[in-house]
Amino acid sequence: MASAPGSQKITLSLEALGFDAWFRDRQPEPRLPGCAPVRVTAVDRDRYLVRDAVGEIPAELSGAFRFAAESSADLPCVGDWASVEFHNDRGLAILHDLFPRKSLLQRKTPGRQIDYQLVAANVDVAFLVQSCDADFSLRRLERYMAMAHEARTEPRMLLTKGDLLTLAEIEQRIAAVRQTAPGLAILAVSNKTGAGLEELGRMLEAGRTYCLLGSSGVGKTTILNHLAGRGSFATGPVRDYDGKGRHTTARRQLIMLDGGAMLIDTPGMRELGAIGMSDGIDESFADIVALAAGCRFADCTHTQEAGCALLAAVECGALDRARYENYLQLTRESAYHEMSYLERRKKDREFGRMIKSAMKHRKE
Ligand SMILES: Nc1nc2c(ncn2[C@@H]2O[C@H](COP(=O)(O)OP(=O)(O)OP(=O)(O)O)[C@@H](O)[C@H]2O)c(=O)[nH]1
Ligand SMILES: [Mg+2]
Ligand SMILES: [Zn+2]
Repeated sequence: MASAPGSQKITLSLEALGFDAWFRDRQPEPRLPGCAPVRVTAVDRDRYLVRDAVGEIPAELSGAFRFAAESSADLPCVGDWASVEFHNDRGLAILHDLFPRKSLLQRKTPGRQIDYQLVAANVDVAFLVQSCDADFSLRRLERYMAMAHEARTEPRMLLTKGDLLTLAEIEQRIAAVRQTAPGLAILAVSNKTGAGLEELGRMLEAGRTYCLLGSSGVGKTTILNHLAGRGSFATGPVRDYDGKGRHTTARRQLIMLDGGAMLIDTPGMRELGAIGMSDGIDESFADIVALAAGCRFADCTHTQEAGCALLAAVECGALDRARYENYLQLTRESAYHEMSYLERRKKDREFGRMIKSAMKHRKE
């Protein structure tokens, strides 16, 4: 893997990369001689980039570490602090251990099994990015907020593509967000006109780590390019018929901005893939998804609404009824899995609290 386009030659301290007392107190045991802390800045399957005060270098897992890893949660993810040994005059780092994570963003992988995919570690602030046109969804915002809170990361909202709406319409969106999520910091930006981007840049503090989360095509990488002041990261167009992105960003990486803040760009998450069942629904039912763009209401459930394009198509025979019903069924199942996931996490937390209070009572 080539060095990321964001590589910098200037020397930084570990503190500038976010290494503070919290991590210093949690050096992995045993402390191997010759090992030093580094931050994981990019992950591409089993290849890694890590960074310390001197620079960014490729890294590989030690055999023992790889052998001991039992699940994906045990493997390095972008933002992690790791203990490495340098080889070949700093040409390669061998990763021996991971530091505990101060925060961890993760999502359920598509499929019925409960398996988690790590998104980013040790993130201070997660920007929940939605474009204010077709992508805007308060329900999805709630799910992402749950994910951020679960991760012990502060959520903030970024509304992109402000250029596509009138000021009054944007105000409406912001008011709706305020109702759903009182206290959530929210900023509207436009990568086209540049509105809001300076303010966003000023929000980013040196030594802190920020992450961009949101659906494909909402403009995450475009924001990064603006903030990094270089157009070096690939961005991609959205599909015409439903405004969805094409998953342009394929890997997660941590970029140092000139002001000293760190920013992690992530690949877009599919609406249902965020927590729910399958990424495949949209693909398998592309025709129905395209038809549904013609529904009168953006949040049409396609079951009873006036102006529903799917019901109309079934009625006139243009859409097969069985196929339509199957689509609804799958979408419902997916929603069910999302719900049960959130409820399960809530129950887990309640269970944890119960145990704590039981232990406390026993002591008394
Ligand atoms: N009109 C408008 N278009 C924008 C804006 N920001 C980004 N775009 C366009 O939206 C498309 C997607 O932008 P990306 O930055 O690639 O989106 P992304 O969120 O990184 O997408 P993934 O990498 O697939 O997750 C590109 O064609 C951008 O030019 C904006 O503020 N206004
Ligand atoms: Mg991108
Ligand atoms: Zn409909």
